[in-house]
Formats: sequence, C-alpha cells, structure tokens
Amino acid sequence: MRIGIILYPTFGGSGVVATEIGHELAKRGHQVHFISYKRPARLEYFAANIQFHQVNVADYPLFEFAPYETALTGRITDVALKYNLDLIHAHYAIPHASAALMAREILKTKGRYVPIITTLHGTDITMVGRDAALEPSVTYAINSSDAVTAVSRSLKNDTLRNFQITREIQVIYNFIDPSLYGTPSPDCLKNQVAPNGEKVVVHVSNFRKVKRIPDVIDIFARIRNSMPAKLIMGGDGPERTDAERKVLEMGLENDVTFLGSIKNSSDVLACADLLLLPSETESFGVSALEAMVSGVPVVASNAGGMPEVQENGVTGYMCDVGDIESMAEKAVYILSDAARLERFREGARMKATEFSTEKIISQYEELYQQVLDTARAVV
Ligand code: GMT
Repeated sequence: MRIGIILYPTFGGSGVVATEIGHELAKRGHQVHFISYKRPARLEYFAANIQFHQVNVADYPLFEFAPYETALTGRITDVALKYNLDLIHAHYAIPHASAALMAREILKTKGRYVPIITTLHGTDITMVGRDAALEPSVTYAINSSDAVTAVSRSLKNDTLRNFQITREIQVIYNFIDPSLYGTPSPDCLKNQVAPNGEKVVVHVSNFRKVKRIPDVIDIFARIRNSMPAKLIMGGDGPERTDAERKVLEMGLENDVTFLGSIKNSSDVLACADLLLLPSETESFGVSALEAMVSGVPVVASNAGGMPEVQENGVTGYMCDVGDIESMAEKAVYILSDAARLERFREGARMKATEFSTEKIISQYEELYQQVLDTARAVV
C-alpha cells in the first residue's frame, strides 16, 4: 500500500508512535510518506520505502497566525496526487485529521477518493480537543473519518463521553519493539550516574503540567530518605525551570540530573531501577511501556489507560493521582530488596510482550485493508 502519515515531529508520544508505525510498515514493504512541518525526531533519514515531505507555510505580513492547517491540506493533497496514495493515517485529531479530511474533499474533485484513518492519542481528546473553540472540528473529524482508532479503552471511553460520536472507534494499543530496548548497552552509564551503587530512579516526559513533575521530585525525596538514590529527569518542557528551582530549594541538586530532550530513552532506561510516572492522566503512557520492556518497574498513577498497560504488583504499582506518600512507599518496597526488584523487572518485561510491534502493526494493516475494501465498494 502507499500510505501517507500525518504527525507531529516532536518527541511527544503521538509523534514517536506515528514514526514507529511508519518504520514498521516500510519494513513490511509498504510505501510510507511522512508529512509534517519538520523532520520527525525519530525518523530514519535513509531507509527503504520511506520519504519525508515538509509542510512550508507562507509568511505574509497580513497573517497574524500562519495558516498551517491550510498549508498542510495543500501538502497532503499534493503528495496524495504525486505518489498516488491509497490512504492517509492522521495522528492526533488537531489539526491533522481536519486537514486530511479537507484534502480528501479536494481530492474527490480530482476524481480520487483517498480514505482517512484518524488515531486519537490523548490530549487531543482529554484536554485540547475539549476546548469550546476546537470541539466542533474534533467532533466532525472523528465522525467523518473513514476509520478511527484510540490508543486505549480509556481514551475511547473519554471520547465517547466528551463528544457526540456517531461512529465506531477501534482500540489499537501502542506498541514497542523489544529488540531496541532491554539489553544494557556497553556504554550504560550506571557506574557514572550512581558511583556508589545508589538506586537509579528515572522520569521521562515532555515536562507538561499533566505529568505532575513536582510529584516526581517529592516522591524521589522520600525514596532518598530511605536509601541512597539518584534521580534522572529525561526530557524538556514548560515545567522544567520550576522543577530545577524545587530541586535546589529541597537541597537535592547533588542527586538529581536534568538531561534535557532525549531522542531515545533506551540508554537511560538501561541504567534505571525504577520509572516514576505520576501523571494527572495518561491515555496510554508510552514511556511506561519503554521502561517495562527494558525490565524497569514503574510506579505510576492509576489514571487514564495506565491500568490497561501496567499490572499492580507485577510491573510495579499504580496509586491515586497525587498520592505521593503511597507512591514513595511502593517505590521503596520495590527497591529495598534485590530479589524483589528482580521479580518486578521480570514481571515488567513479560507484560511488555503483550504490546509487541509484531502484534499491533498487523492490526493497523488489517484496518487499512478493511477501509480500502469499503472505499472501493462505495466508489
Ligand atoms: O502528553 C504527552 O506525552 C504527549 C501526547 C502526544 O500526543 O504526543 O501523548 C499522548 O499520546 C501518547 C501516544 O499515544 C500516549 O502514550 C500518552 O499517554 C498521551 N498523553 C496523555 O494522554 C497525557
């Protein structure tokens, strides 16, 4: 198949998932065309069956806001015609699904029907999409796509609860390629990060409010009161500056390292003993899955889709949002006994196999085929 993938190019979860879907489809022989305003962070530069098409927005003095959605629509239309795309897979409802739908309408006028599959990722539904200014477009985009998927049952239910949805939403979970994680690389820096055998606690995110970064620091402070420990903060975003201030105020600066943006968390996770993910909500939590496949137990909140990905007492623990005392207690329980930690490591690895690339990509391929069959039957 010839597939267009519309995505955000940043380190955020939806962009990473969309990029990895494209990589896998390309390996299976499909022609994949990525479309975004910048080369996606994890996109391979030179790989068989992959091309990248950049969206450029004209910057006229008249515009207070550059018309990205219109330029994206134009680029999708152009790529669909030049490369004879069979279908378009839009990741994140805003503005990708709406732009793709507009492109579908334009393509119809040129005698082509190119179906749209929209994948909902999380904040496009739970936060941004509910904004009154955006809700009508999100509802329309979902109801008018040829197929819609959500990355967890929880996200599907949130969508049905918050929008007037008239169509089926299929749950297709996110996935992970175990071969890219899990084996400590020779350059694992554990000896440098924790020279005296301290436990290594990790948090990886885009440092947005929803991640509850202050909770990460408060939980870590409690862990460190019980045992020697180090905290590695991977990623960057709006909450980082306040987090750095909090670390200084709490006198934790010798035990906390901020890495900034990281392209791939596998090296960091190879050094880790525990991941903290106390988010307000998380439709899926790809970073938890990355930790699990690396054999790193997770202490998280029991919000959103996290209970569909993790298993209490097996992969780690989930506690109520904001319950930092319980999260710290569970973390200490896991870390304070070597044999127990090993059991959790194994439990996390095992659970991650349920989300293997192999299983999940086939579900997307089947969906693509169904959509194409339906579209051909109608045209
Ligand atoms: O909040 C983020 O980390 C960014 C956001 C995104 O769309 O890039 O992540 C969402 O999609 C990810 C991939 O499907 C999920 O793993 C995250 O849980 C989800 N974030 C939230 O629901 C807050």
